[in-house]
Amino acid sequence: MNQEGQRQVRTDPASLEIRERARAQRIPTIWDRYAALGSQCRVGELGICCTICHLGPCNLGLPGSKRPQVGVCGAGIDTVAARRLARDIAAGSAAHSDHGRGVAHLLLLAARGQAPGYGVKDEHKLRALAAELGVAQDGRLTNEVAQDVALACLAQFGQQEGPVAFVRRAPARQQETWQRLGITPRGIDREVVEVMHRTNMGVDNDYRSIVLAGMRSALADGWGGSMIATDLQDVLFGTPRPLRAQMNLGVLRADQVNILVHGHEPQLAEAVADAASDPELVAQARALGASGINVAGICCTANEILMRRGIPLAGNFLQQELALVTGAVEAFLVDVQCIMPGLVDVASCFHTELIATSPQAHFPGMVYMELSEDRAPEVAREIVARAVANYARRDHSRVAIPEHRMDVVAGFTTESITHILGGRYRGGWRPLNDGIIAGRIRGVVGVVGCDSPKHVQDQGHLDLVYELLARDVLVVQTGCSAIACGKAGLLQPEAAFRHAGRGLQEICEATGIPPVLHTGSCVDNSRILTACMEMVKEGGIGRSFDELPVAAAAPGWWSEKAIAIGFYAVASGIFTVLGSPFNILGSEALTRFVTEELEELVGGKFAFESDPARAAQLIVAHLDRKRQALKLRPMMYEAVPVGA
Ligand code: MSK
Repeated sequence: MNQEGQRQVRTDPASLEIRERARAQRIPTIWDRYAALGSQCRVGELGICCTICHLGPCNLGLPGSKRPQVGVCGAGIDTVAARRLARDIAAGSAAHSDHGRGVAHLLLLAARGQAPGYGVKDEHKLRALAAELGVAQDGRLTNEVAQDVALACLAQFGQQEGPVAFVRRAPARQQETWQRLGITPRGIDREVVEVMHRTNMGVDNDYRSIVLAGMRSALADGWGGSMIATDLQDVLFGTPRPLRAQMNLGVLRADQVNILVHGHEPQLAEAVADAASDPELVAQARALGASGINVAGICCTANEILMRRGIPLAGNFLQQELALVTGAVEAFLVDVQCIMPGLVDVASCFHTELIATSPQAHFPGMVYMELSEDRAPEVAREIVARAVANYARRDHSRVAIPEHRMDVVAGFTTESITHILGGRYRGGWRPLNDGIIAGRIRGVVGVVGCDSPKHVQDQGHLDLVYELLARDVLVVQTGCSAIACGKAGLLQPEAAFRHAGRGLQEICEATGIPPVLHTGSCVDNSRILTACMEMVKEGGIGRSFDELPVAAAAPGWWSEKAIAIGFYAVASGIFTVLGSPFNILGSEALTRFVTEELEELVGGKFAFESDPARAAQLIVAHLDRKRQALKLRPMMYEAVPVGA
């Protein structure tokens, strides 16, 4: 198939097949619920309804309308919209950061011998973190060091003064900017709490300072909570190295007990993956007629175990219900975040048992089996045994697994890219920076985030990435966006020859990397920050993030976490294009502030653009401006115009 032919297959065929099946069986899914709601709340979309206090809700009118433009307390549209936005940022930061806290706590328990089944898997990374955090190492056992590293990370949450430790990883110029603006994050919890306080009725009423406080909370996430999650997950479960695996619903097995793990935290999935290889449980599965036990993942939990173990990935956010409609899932386990309550209704049409495992996430209609750290292997074994027993209840006549599955290479990290680019013993980023300087690579763009029923499934991600690759832009990805591209075959080295411009092809050929690099889950966007840091350190393409020819995009975002990610990217100096706007368009001043004026303050800003070709145009123009400012050579090969 030629390139144009491939581009036409934009939405995922496996999902289309199962959506059709759900329709035929009258099983409603996210698309049906979205359609049933009809037009969504315009007032909410514009950000002009204030629910902060119970003087309201105050549903304001736009300038020129007959409705008042101030609430009962006198707060105007700019304040109302900014408070909502800042609370969204704080909520997203809280979600990632609480995840990070959970991982730090697990490391502490593991180091103290109180979390059987868990332990330090990457001692090298542990020791590097210990050195960075000032933890004494001489003559100390691994677990003694691990305990102090965990405590040092946990201390970042309640810290009251001084910058969060990993802020020191950022380029000096970024740190100076944050210092000057007073947005250097102090304790992680402190920044989230402060946003909640400032946005109370009658506290901060200046939309600019409200947004800046939100940005400080986002920075506490990106350079704090998320970074802690990523680094300590590497310590506990191993730092990923690129590996081959498979993605899409076709990874489910008709002849095996299928267990799906969904959410964000790897500790459940890791324990279940271990339990699923228990010979006794495998024998039980065989006794029931299955040929084995197949563990696969959904969303970011899936990204975590994909990149560390090569465990197949069944789908991204929009596919969670579809996986159940295959009729082949014995147990569907969830931890936290991005888990649709609608799963319960879909599962009720099949034999699938839904099992909630986190004390933070209860779902009426799901079985609850808490994966407490002190007995994780035991609980995981009970869960797998339950799934195996449930195989006996499967109605094989209702099983329909699409054949579609795609080979991927996943699991790129800052460390592994260093080795790949520079060689194992002399790691470095020189080939990438040289490729950018020479005009083979235009720049690097992080395309990340969710997928929404408001758009054609996966299409926004794919169309944007195709446009960027053709213009010699190296793409790095996380989350559901990475899965969208993986399913379409873009996470393979060969994809460079099908989709990349000639310059990017040459780099991919020389290094063996795919043109789209899978770097993990949502919290792993912190890896993109550290990768940018390596590019700055290597030299020649900018002294700070806002000078680098880099950008970010989230074509299908919907989560508060994506808002936090967007704001820490922008606050770190990175131009970020979103496929849909924040719910702030009712405030012209606030919209102008985040899409124009922020650049002057922090070096980064947002653009809202739903059309992938126009989004690519904005990004390419931005990269070219940065290249010109750095006086880099013109691009080596002429690219086709964007959108052609
Ligand atoms: S899972 S936050 S839908 S990327 Fe991380 Fe996907 Fe967005 Fe959830």
